[in-house]
Amino acid sequence: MAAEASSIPELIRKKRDGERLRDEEIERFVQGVADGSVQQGQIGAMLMAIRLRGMAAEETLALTRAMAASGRALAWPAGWRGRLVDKHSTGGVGDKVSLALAPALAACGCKVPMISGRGLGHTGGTLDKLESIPGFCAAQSPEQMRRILEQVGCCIVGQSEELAPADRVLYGLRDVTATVDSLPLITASILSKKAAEQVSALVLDVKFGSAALCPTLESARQLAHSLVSVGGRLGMRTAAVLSRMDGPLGRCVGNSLEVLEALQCLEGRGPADLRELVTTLGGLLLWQCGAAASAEQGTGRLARALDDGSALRTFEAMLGAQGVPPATARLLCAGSAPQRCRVLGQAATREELLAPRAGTVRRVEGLPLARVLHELGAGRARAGDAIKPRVGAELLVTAGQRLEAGQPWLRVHHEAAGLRGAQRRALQGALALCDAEPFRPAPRVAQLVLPP
Ligand code: IUR
Repeated sequence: MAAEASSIPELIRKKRDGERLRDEEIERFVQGVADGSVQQGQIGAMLMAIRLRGMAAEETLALTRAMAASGRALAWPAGWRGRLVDKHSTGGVGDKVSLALAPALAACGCKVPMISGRGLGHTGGTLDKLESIPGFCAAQSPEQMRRILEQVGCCIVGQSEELAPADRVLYGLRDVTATVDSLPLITASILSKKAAEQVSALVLDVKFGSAALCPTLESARQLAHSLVSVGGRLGMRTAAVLSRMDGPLGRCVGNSLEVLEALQCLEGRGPADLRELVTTLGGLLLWQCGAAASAEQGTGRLARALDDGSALRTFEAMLGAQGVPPATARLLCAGSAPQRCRVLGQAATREELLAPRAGTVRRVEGLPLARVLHELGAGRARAGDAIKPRVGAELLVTAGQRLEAGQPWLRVHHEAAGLRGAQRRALQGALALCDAEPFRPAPRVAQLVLPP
């Protein structure tokens, strides 16, 4: 029996009262969001009802499918089936993983059509980092993406208007309706874009801690289970890594500084925590898409691509394919540290902060650091705002090490006349010292969440 089509207010009422929405009801709502026939107030009310009442797994799956179907899916040559992979991170301070991971995976034979965001994070998204490289172009049509994947194996591009347009509307309204932190809404938002991207395997970096979307390991585990389960039912081999995000990943925060650090990782060098995360995420993907017999073997394979120069060569080729003049890409990828600095430029001022007392570094809090860098221009408050790509900070210490009074622990790169008193205090507050013996910091990766 064909059920009577419910009006939008009736659908909102059902969800408000904790009833389950049928697939076709969810489809109709999402279609109306995409074509503009559902009013903003109605969308806000539905988002809040979903936030308060939650969704059953079936509803989340239907919502994700409907959002993916609200735009145009990408299409790839049949011969690439099984090798198309992508990664998504829930976001953290100093997260430059994609810059190293995409080319390393391509060097291992994967096709990586990475679609990334500028984000409204404190210090810019993956595209902001890449756009600190002269000439880099994030806007690529599906045809251009296909050509770059054919030639290079990976690209990192912006989300087109046509990819899951319902997500654009819903995501924008979640920000202003206090409905960002809803498990089904996060799940559907992330996975609808990946489903429309038509990847075979997906790995999620779900971060937890004081500078992460998920404050605790338990909340990250819940989100990861939701993503892994719905991703699998959408036909993507999906796995997740639960990773710690209290202090910045690596030692650099800020767009051009993070490019420099990603280059070190691509040379087989750089901070151990960055390499750990890149190789773990990549290893899982290589295993999930059948290119490695186990996640451990995948991790080893990915580490070799970093160590043997193939990932770095792939990154250089990707830059060239995305608008960076070949001589610039060459200098950046094969040049010395000073040559790299000349390509990316440097902020006008570098200011060092000194340890107020002796002690062992318990940790460096990422969030206050990111907030101050945001104020100094490293991130944006609103979509479309300009950012200062060279503003950032270098950590001169790592958790667990001994620090003497007066020793520099942070180098801030900025364009301001000087750090203000409140900024200086906020930054000094990020340095947590203790009197314990020096220790080895905990690994970034706390746990894996694998499909059943
Ligand atoms: N990133 C997304 O793509 N969607 C979300 O809902 C969140 C982060 I939170």
